[in-house]
Amino acid sequence: MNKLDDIIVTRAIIEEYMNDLLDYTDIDVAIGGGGPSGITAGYYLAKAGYKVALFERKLSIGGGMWGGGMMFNKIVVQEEGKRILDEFDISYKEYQENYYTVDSIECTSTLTSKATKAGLKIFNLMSIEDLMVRENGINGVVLNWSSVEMSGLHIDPLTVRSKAVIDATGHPLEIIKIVQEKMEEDLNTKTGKIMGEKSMWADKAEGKILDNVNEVYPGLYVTGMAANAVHGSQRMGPIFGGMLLSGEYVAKLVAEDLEKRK
Ligand code: 48F
Repeated sequence: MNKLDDIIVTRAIIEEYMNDLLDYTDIDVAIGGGGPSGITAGYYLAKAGYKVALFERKLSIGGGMWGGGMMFNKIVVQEEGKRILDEFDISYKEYQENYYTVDSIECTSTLTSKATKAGLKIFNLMSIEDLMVRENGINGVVLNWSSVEMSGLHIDPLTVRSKAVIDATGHPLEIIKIVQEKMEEDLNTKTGKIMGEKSMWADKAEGKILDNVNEVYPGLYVTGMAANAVHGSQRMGPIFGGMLLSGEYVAKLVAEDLEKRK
């Protein structure tokens, strides 16, 4: 083994991390939440050449995908979602017509790996606690370390500017909640408010999800379970085609809007 210096290890980590952080203070798209929909959105946006960062509160990326259904680490993907599994080269097995089973560990780790290799920058252990709001809508995210949030220490956050923000925070739709609490204008939903998630019904939930992906407030887009929750649709449980497809679809919407704004 070559001789090693602990201080060089320390300097390498600090310098490289800070360089990344500085590089991502002004970006095209900020994604809040690293579940399947957020990672998939990040993959397609990065692949299309956008500068995109995903901020995830937890240590691990993957949200509700790792645990499959009730800790049985298998997920189900239906026919329409199969082409996304193929895009990521994730293996699956036909259980019966229209139902494919996937190992949730392979699925989560492969999504993450392919997304980062496509250019998505992931910052874990960071929470979006507020938004950068200007006259034209949402212009970025306000971040703090998750450890600051968890400890309840009174420490002010920092801001990242982005042309678009995607709420991929799943069931609690945390980013949209900030808008509802702090802004006077309506959201782009039927009632103008968060309509709330309905009880589990896979068929209805998966049938609605793509219609629910939209620009829910100027500059703020929604995908994944948060899309169903804001528009008052059902939850779907451990079937994940809609999560993958809604990630792909929100990436397309955001890319089209960013092109129009050029
Ligand atoms: O919950 P999650 O996996 O969201 P998703 O992509 O997928 C939902 C499915 O897992 C499942 C389902 C469908 O089959 O119903 O539940 O819609 O991932 C959301 C991620 O967002 C993080 C959270 O830790 C999780 O990993 N998150 C939540 N709030 C914040 C956040 C926040 N304020 N800042 C950063 N990350």
